[in-house]
Amino acid sequence: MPRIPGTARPLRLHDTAAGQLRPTAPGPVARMYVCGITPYDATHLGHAATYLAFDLVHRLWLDAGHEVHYVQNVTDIDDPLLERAERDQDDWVVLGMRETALFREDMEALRVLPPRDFVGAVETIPEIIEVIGKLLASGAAYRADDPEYPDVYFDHAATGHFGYESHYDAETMARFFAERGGDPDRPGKRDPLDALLWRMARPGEPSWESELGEGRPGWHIECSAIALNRLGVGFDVQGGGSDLAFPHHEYSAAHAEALVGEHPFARHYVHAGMIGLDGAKMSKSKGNLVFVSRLRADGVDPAAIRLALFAGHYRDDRAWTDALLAEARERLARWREAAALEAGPDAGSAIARLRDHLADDLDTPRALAAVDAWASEALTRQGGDAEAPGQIRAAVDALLGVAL
Ligand code: 5CA
Ligand code: ZN
Repeated sequence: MPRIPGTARPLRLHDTAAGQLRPTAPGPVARMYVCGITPYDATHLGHAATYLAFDLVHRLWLDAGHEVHYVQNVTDIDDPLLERAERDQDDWVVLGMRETALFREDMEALRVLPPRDFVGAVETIPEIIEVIGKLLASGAAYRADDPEYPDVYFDHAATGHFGYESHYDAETMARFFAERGGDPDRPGKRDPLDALLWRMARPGEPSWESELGEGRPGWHIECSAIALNRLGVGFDVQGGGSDLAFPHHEYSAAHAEALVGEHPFARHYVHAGMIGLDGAKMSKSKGNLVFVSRLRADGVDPAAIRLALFAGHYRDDRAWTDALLAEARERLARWREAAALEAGPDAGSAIARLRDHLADDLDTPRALAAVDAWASEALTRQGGDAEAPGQIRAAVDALLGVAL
């Protein structure tokens, strides 16, 4: 990241568990886990928006002088991947590798700073097995009452803190659990809200040998194990889209807390809003997608994609439209024109406002307005400080990830 004049502000972020903005307070090494993709289809603008929001967190911590240990998983074994492979007569391993490679290309094109650890579920299966073994031993997990398939389930009430992260009422929990990968009606469970940890091998499904019996891992335990083993408990930010607040982040936290006997799993739970198209959440299962790779192939500048997504606040559900992209391209052209001038108005106050707004729960609409104001002044009143255009270029590059 280029160095920029002035000083960074401490970053405040909305914490879903607290229901309010709270300062992040990382040590010398800031620790962040962001839930990664399930690689059965290409990266759409909803995924991109979420990873761009956390890219800003990464950049703001670097600006404040922290080292950042950023971990992201890839859910490279799960039902949606197997279902898509089956539908398309594809090999699930090949499908996962192909889409993961495309995701990495898209993120690189968008100038998302990469995680230090980018870890697949499959390569972590030995870690996951060990964690599940410990949960069984402590009584936080149990075998389903089913002689044919004694799958391992998590007693959701094991920690005594269940619900603290998402705060949903029982009815909403039941609905989201059923809609988002849960199995409330599975016979043999002690409670409908208990979550799958280890699924015993079924004919025709991929499976791994283990002391738990041959099988494959559930979803939430993957992120618990990957995060705990790399960041430890009490790391700074657990992130993802708002669709992960429940059940995924609630259970990832509960599994990890039951395992280590400490609370909380993460100090902040940060959730990005959903990007929609034509009035519905953009999702692989609905098929209403705009892919980053499609836009790139059409010659769209990735910097314009960043600015289009930053034109809205990361926590707001919002729509992707052609007009949004057109406005972002105009803004980018204006910024580039102003930043290429030989001199401009003082950059110090514009950079200060940029930092203030971003540190205030990533208020990108205001942050962009601060750069807009500098650019229009530079373009209307020629002359000024010869250092200013270079300083603005450095600040926009470092803090927003946009090269002018
Ligand atoms: N592999 C899991 C997380 S462990 C998963 O949710 N994968 S995903 O591919 O479905 O989503 C990847 C990330 O993009 C998640 O953080 C998810 O919350 C986010 N996401 C998915 N759809 C949207 C959307 N329409 N708008 C914003 N973010 C989205
Ligand atoms: Zn996850």
